[in-house]
Amino acid sequence: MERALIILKPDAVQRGLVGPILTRLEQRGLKLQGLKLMRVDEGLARRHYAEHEGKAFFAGLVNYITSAPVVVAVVAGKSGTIEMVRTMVGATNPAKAAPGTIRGDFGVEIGRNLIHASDSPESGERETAIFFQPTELITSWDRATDSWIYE
Ligand code: D4T
Repeated sequence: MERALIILKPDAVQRGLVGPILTRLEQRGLKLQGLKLMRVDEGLARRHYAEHEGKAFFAGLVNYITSAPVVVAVVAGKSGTIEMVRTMVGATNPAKAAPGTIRGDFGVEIGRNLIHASDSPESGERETAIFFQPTELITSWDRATDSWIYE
């Protein structure tokens, strides 16, 4: 089992693309373990983007993600889920993202690339713990039926 943290960034929320983007993930067969609308404060943004600290675009990244509400979600599926989600999301720069991907269908600016998705199973776990309390997640996996148990 693998899970990815998804952030629908301020541009996705402002443009009314929360539904269409979540629809794609759900229709593909991923299960929602957590979902909420929230503001990201500066401390949380710096923690989430720690790997980019010192880069030229870091300040813009933090300013942007903290500027307006985001929707955060945890989506889960079988082994390989992270890679599948990244393929659905498309290249970091929407101008270069393939048609059929989320960024390739909805965006054009690298600084407004709509969605974040974890890039490895380890970052999926790390990022999920940053944004969600364990009590906010539905996490039981039923091995008998190979599916998540919703309470
Ligand atoms: P995220 O992390 O948001 O899912 O994006 P990616 O995994 O596809 O890309 P990333 O971590 O390399 O970049 C994080 C974030 O920074 C913005 N960015 C990136 C930017 O504004 N200018 C740049 O030159 C780069 C490389 C876009 C995504």
